[in-house]
Amino acid sequence: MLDVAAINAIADAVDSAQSTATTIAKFTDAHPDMSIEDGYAVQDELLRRWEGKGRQLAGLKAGLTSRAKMMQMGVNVPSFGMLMKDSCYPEGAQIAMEGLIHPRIEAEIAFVTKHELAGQHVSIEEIIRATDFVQPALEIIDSRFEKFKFDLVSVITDNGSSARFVLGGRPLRPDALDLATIGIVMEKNGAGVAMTSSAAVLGHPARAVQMLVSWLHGRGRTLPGGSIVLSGAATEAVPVAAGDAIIARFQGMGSVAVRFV
Ligand code: OOG
Ligand code: MG
Repeated sequence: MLDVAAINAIADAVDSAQSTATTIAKFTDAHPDMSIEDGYAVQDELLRRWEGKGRQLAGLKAGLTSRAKMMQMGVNVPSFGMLMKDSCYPEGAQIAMEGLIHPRIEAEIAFVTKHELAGQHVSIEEIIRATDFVQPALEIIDSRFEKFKFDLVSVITDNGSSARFVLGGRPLRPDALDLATIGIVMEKNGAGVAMTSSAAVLGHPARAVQMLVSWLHGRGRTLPGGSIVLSGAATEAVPVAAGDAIIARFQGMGSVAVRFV
């Protein structure tokens, strides 16, 4: 376990790389025995600082929950990260490339909870009952590491590459559709760039919420009602640049679009 001074120094580096949109070297280069827990300790320190500046937590993200993402990034364990309220953009928003390094975009199913979820083994049924609605989402990720290359520990310290997110489409009750078989198509400038089924996320995207709740439980925490949870991309993330228009269509759930400027 790294000491408090090292955790603080890494939190400084992440915070400044994120706020100035500049790349940094992977932390595991300087700290080869840094652990996953150290990575999450950095996230805790970042949250403490951000909340101190008045930023608010909107929810949590699960990442690397599909085979496509694991293969793309060369990591085979899911990661969790924080979603801050000020990184939530409205549907149809123009997202400025300024403030981003080498962003990529992902189509995901978002869960918005109405009741607390807690415990090592919550069932899919409990998650469905505690969910107020599900909604199509786009996540814009932006690794602060050079060339978007990292390992699990480093990506955790960088808050799971979180940058921006957008909820759209129709908010639907989670039992109004079969969440395991939602067809998802993402288009960039009118051309299809990703096509998949929600099943690509752990067989059922609620399993990402299940993993998140049991991970929280292991850290003495719960998922509060009113949380937004991104369940992770079902396809590879797609690079975006100024001028790109993105739309993701979710079968039976509507669509969500953004434009990069
Ligand atoms: C890590 C974040 C992955 C997802 O949905 O799988 C993620 C990364 O690939 O940079 O958000
Ligand atoms: Mg994601």
